[in-house]
Amino acid sequence: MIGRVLSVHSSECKVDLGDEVVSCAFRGRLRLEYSQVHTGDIVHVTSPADSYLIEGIVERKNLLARPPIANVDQAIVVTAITQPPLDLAYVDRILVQLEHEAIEGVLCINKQDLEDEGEIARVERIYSDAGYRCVVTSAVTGKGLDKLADLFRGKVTVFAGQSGVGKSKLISALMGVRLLTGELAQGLRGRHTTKWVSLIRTPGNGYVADTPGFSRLDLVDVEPHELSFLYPEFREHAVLCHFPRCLHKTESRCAVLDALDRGQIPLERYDNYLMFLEELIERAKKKYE
Ligand SMILES: Nc1nc2c(ncn2[C@@H]2O[C@H](COP(=O)(O)OP(=O)(O)OP(=O)(O)O)[C@@H](O)[C@H]2O)c(=O)[nH]1
Ligand SMILES: [Mg+2]
Ligand SMILES: [Zn+2]
Repeated sequence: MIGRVLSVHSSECKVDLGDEVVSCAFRGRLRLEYSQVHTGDIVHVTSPADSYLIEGIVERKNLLARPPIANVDQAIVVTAITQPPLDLAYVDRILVQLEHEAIEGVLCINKQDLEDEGEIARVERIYSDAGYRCVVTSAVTGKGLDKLADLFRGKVTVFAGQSGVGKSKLISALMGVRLLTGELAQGLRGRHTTKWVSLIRTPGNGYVADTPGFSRLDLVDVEPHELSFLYPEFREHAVLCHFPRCLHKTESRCAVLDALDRGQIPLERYDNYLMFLEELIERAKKKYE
């Protein structure tokens, strides 16, 4: 049998076999290496006697690093404008990681009921100019949820974004499942943020995963001159630069800088690009020291 891993625990996994969800143990080689099985994996399952065993993992098309989820088709990167404050660098770090793993990124501006219309439009413009699909939502009023639901069909979708932007609440509103959201913990100690990773089956043969908002996100491991290829709106220009390893900083005959001057690349995206570039240059220096 073939199944999809919904969640991984220390000695077993929950696997969706299509008509039922079963608890599987690990077999043989995999028993010792259960940490190599990830949520989202497609696995071969056998059923000797009353139990279910995972026999092997089908080759993955990708693996999102944090949190580990395999075979992801798209990620909905959720942001708010003021609660919590907009952090475009956080959004761009995720988008760069997604481009690296060839996962389609969609920007979701949530809490539309609370936020300023002009500011929402400004952010939407930056990312649609960059080539990303954008959706404006409110998990409270339901605005835009139909558009999100349309994106789910037949796909493995991951929600990502800062803590408190409303990922769990959006999924709860969409799926009618009760996930832990920040507000439930009010009065208790601390906030009830999402800590685990699991897939939930969606109508129309898809899966959706909630993820925790990480306080720190590492940049992908690429060479500095490769970074611009993880920006969809830079790519077409970057191939035209005079220098093959152009960093698009101060070089002459740089097609990316020309595009920036012409307003074809959003300034906010370019600023974050420069910041990430410095990080990668520092990292490369340390590597060769
Ligand atoms: N007004 C308003 N509040 C929202 C909306 N979406 C979420 N919230 C609130 O924002 C808070 C955080 O929502 P969560 O869904 O827990 O946020 P999260 O992104 O899952 O956060 P982490 O699990 O910490 O990563 C909760 O109090 C939600 O009720 C929205 O569209 N409008
Ligand atoms: Mg959450
Ligand atoms: Zn250049």
